[in-house]
Amino acid sequence: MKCGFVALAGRPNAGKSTLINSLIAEKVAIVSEKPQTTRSEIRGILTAEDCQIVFTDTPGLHKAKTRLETRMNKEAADVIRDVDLIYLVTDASVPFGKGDQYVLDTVRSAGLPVFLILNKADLLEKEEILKRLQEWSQRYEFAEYFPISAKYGRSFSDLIKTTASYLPEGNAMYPAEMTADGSENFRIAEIIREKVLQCTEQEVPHASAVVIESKEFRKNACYLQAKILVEKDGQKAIMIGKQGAMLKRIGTLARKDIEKLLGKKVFLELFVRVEDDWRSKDAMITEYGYGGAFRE
Ligand SMILES: Nc1nc2c(ncn2[C@@H]2O[C@H](COP(=O)(O)OP(=O)(O)OP(=O)(O)O)[C@@H](O)[C@H]2O)c(=O)[nH]1
Ligand SMILES: [Mg+2]
Repeated sequence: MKCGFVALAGRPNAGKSTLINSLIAEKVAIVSEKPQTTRSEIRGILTAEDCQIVFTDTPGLHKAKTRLETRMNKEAADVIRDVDLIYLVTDASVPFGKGDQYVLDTVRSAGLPVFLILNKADLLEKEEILKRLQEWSQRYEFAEYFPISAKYGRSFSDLIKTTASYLPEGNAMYPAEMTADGSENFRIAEIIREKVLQCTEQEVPHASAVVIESKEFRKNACYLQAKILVEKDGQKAIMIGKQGAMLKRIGTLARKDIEKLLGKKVFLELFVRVEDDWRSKDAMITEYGYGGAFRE
């Protein structure tokens, strides 16, 4: 069977995580309308009769301003070098800019076949899509071109079939029923972080981290305690909200999704703590599971 690794790379907010979820038909990566949602590589595994494709979602490549962002970029660049094929995922509704050139240069340096995935095609007319495809094809010789809508597209079978044809023959690396390889605690923490991203604005979502403090299964229910870290007292006040309203909202939204993931009733307790400037501390970044393994 055809087996191999595919990296999803691109600028923040291009729709990489939305696409991996659609390809796997399961929520393996969190999604938000805020850039820099994904902070580490996330694997999603697709097994069919004649192929197994391991898709790796990566943090959006961008000009880093913090140590965390530098490590996110490095993580994405490391993943790109270690696969069989790359999807360069781009937001078709945004004109080609400096950020795209940076992504293209990073992807090009891997020396692997690259598919151009022109995402959010639902936002454009047909002529505009053709114009965008032409723009991109003048800049690099992509192996294939796929205008798609990761969010609203119904079938990705063409993309999957073509992808498999680029992969080597081999044996499945994961059991057929396995769709994700992240730890359960990390997936739960990410669900909570997705709700933080949804509910808060400006600097607060970017300054937040989530860590599972304890997890216990009793009588077919899961009892969870999770810590939301922020960098400043003001951010803590926003996260808690008036009479705890914000924290309650985040908790309610997260609990529903965690119940879906675990298939059981969940009791979720959230705390907020200030961890001064954690985004510039390598040990903290690693402890929270962001930016990949620390290799320097
Ligand atoms: N209209 C439209 N919106 C989309 C599509 N795909 C993704 N989006 C939206 O684009 C935003 C970003 O999506 P993500 O999947 O989080 O983007 P990402 O590339 O993973 O972003 P980072 O993790 O920050 O690098 C979300 O609001 C999505 O709902 C699409 O095909 N059409
Ligand atoms: Mg993402």
